[in-house]
Amino acid sequence: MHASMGYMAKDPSGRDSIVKWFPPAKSAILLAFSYSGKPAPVKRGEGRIARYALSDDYHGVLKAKVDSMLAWLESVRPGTQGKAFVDSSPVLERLYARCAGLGWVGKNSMLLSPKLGSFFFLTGLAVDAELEYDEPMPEHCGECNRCMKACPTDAFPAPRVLDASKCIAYFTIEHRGPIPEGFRKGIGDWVFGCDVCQEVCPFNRFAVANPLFVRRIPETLPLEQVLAHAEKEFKAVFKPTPMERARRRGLLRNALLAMGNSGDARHIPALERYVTSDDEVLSEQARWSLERLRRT
Ligand code: B12
Ligand code: SF4
Ligand code: SF4
Repeated sequence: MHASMGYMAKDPSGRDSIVKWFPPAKSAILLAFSYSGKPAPVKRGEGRIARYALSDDYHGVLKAKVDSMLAWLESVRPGTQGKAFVDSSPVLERLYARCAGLGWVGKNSMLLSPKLGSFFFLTGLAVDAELEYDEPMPEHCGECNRCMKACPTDAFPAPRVLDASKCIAYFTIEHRGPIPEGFRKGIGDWVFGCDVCQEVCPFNRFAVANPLFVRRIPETLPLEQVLAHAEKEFKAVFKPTPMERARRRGLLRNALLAMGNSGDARHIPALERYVTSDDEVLSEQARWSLERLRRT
């Protein structure tokens, strides 16, 4: 269920035990940072980008915040030992955030807060001090299952269980080869990540933007422009943002795929250019998209 993200299978006991990762840990302080308000409507011929990826890469922004918190703790409790985690450590952040009472795990497997919805990042600090522990929050999904029904690639085999090998976020961000044919139509106009199972969630009516994250990219981009940016100025446009993770080739592949799903014949010349590409992943994707466009 973790697709090709091999690090997820490595040493599972370490992944849910913060003590194994940071032996002096006695407490973990969990923080949630909202990143998004209302999305812009998508027009025909545009590609969609997950909201978390539109601003400066959050890893550096959040690490600075948590480090300043550790510095403060050290000043009031000299000798405090602590270690920050921001996404890429082996700590299961949703599990710890749930235990810390920040929210509950929704049926879409996101950590969900009654006040913030789920469009927030998680980060935290493990410390060697015994703090006052919070209680987990009761869950509030009730009978709702909108997120599970709305997932375009049917990635939830059960409530709170995500099959990453079917998730659009996995395909468009992490997966390196050709996207398996059975998932291509479901990916629709997503060129990086996916927000469908969050957009339909009633708790996200209250989602709020956060000026901490400086916007770099508009919420939707004409697909021709995504292709042109990825071709000519990938580093300058995408390197400051999380979109760099897909790499130039991944973004080109995703834009070609979204063109095939667009129903917009204006993309035919761009696709024709890629049919003869030396890169087999891109040329095959362009052929598939051309065929689909010519049939619609
Ligand atoms: C690998 C990864 C992915 C993989 C998914 C792997 C997977 N199966 O979860 C992919 C690339 C697909 C992915 C997608 C996304 N991700 Co991601 N991802 C991660 C990462 C790095 C590790 C997650 C992991 O290990 N998952 C494995 C499973 C087993 O763990 P888990 O999902 O955390 O589940 C725990 C809880 O859900 C709980 N739990 C599960 N079931 C139940 C049931 C009950 C009853 C209870 C009480 C608890 C419970 O226990 C589980 C662990 O023991 C984390 C950062 C981190 N270090 O934690 C970010 C993280 C989870 N991702 C995040 C985000 C924002 C996303 C996307 C929204 C990005 C996007 N827009 O495209 C999507 C959302 C997809 C979705 N619906 O979950 C945020 C989530 C914030 C939040 N509010 O929840 C995180 C925390 C990053 C961060 N630092 O902010 N992601
Ligand atoms: S992020 Fe998209 S593809 Fe992944 S589980 Fe949610 S709706 Fe499905
Ligand atoms: S859409 Fe409904 S079931 Fe899914 S997380 Fe939101 S409240 Fe829970």
